[in-house]
Amino acid sequence: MERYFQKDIETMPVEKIKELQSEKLVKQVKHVYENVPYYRNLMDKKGVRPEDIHGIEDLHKLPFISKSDLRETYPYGMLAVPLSDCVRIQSTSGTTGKRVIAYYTQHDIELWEDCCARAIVAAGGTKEDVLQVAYGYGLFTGGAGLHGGSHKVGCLTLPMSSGNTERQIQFMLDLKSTILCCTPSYAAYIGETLKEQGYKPEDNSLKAGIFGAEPWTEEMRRDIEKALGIKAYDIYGLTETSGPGVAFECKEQKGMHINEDHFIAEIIDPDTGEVLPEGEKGELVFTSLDKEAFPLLRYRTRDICVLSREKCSCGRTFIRMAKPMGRSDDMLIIRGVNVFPSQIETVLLNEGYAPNYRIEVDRVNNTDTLDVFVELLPEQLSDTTEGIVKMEKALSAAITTMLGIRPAVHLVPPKTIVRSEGKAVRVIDKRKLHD
Ligand code: DLL
Repeated sequence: MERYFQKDIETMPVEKIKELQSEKLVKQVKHVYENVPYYRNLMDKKGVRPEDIHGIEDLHKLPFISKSDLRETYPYGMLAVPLSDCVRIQSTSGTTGKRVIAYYTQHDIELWEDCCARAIVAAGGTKEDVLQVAYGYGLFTGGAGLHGGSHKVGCLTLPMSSGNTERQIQFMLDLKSTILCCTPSYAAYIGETLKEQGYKPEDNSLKAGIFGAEPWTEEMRRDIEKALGIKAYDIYGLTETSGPGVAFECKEQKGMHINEDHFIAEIIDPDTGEVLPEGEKGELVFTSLDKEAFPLLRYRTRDICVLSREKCSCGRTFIRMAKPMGRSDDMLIIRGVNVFPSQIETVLLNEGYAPNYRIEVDRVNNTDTLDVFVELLPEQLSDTTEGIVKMEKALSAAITTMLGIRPAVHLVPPKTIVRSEGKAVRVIDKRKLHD
């Protein structure tokens, strides 16, 4: 039987969800207008006043917020409550520019942890579980979010943080962890290390994994599931909207349910800002309905995906988002062709390689070049040089079929591509370095 963390909310009829969102939106717009001068100014410039917002049908009238607004208002300019009412900050993992700082009141923390608890229960978690949190702790929201959710569900929580893989594995086996939470690339690495140490998937007690914070393909999901002997669930979120738990997968695994009692999701055309109908691909925009301290309205995530309100057999009525297929700002344009790293990953895994790769883009004599470095599996190593060249050609042809442009493929020895304990860095765009 399907279990829910908050059944009354999670299975609410769609009409009721919309009514609830409308009610909360009216209040939230007023709260932001009155307390955030920067957003008030944006609304004034657009000629919209809080009285013009009667419900979700008026959402499109509001101005967007983007990362550049957050940079401009860094560090306190988006705060909607006195700093003395805040109990926590978290921050983005970004390495360029100013980091985004998110503020939380105690109420904001509670609702964030509820969202994470919903995700854990949807992945089969109960108070009988031992939940190993191998997302980073600290400023990053992954560790804190899943940790809080795990407490709410009543799991025995292992606050491992990321890294120290040997110790990670020792605790996992000794304490019989049943749920693992980390980035998909770290889960793959843990699986690989277990195999190297001579363990089989059935030697661990894991039943599920809750993986997110970076894009991963269905092929990578199958790889991780096989390596660890688990069911792997996706979880989505961003610092700006609290952190993980904005959306999560249920046992159906056909997209992630968005916690619509707390967030309104829209899909827009990233170039024009026009709102697109359900089912069309575009940029995801979130409005947070309940957050007190850092309540962003119409925040542009840059994540490209599709929404679906199709009925889900789990009974949850919340709209679902497909796996984000990349970010509008991470999309590479190579010789005029739009390329998402996830497309390359799909081909690699379909062709029998591990998800250990690096993509390098450069510009030589005014022409874009695409180099894909892929690690060989130990069992592929014994092949002759001609054999390797043949494999490189075959892989290059498969990627060409997917992308429409031909990459230079370089098969490299096992363990020569740096592993990630957090979010993997898979793309190096050298063109940016020359500009
Ligand atoms: O990554 C929050 C998080 C932690 C989500 C743990 C899930 C698990 P940021 O560091 O602010 O927050 O990065 C947010 O990561 O806009 C997406 O581009 C990407 N992202 C997050 N989850 C997924 C996912 C956390 N499941 C940015 N699939 C987002 C694909 C994801 N991309």
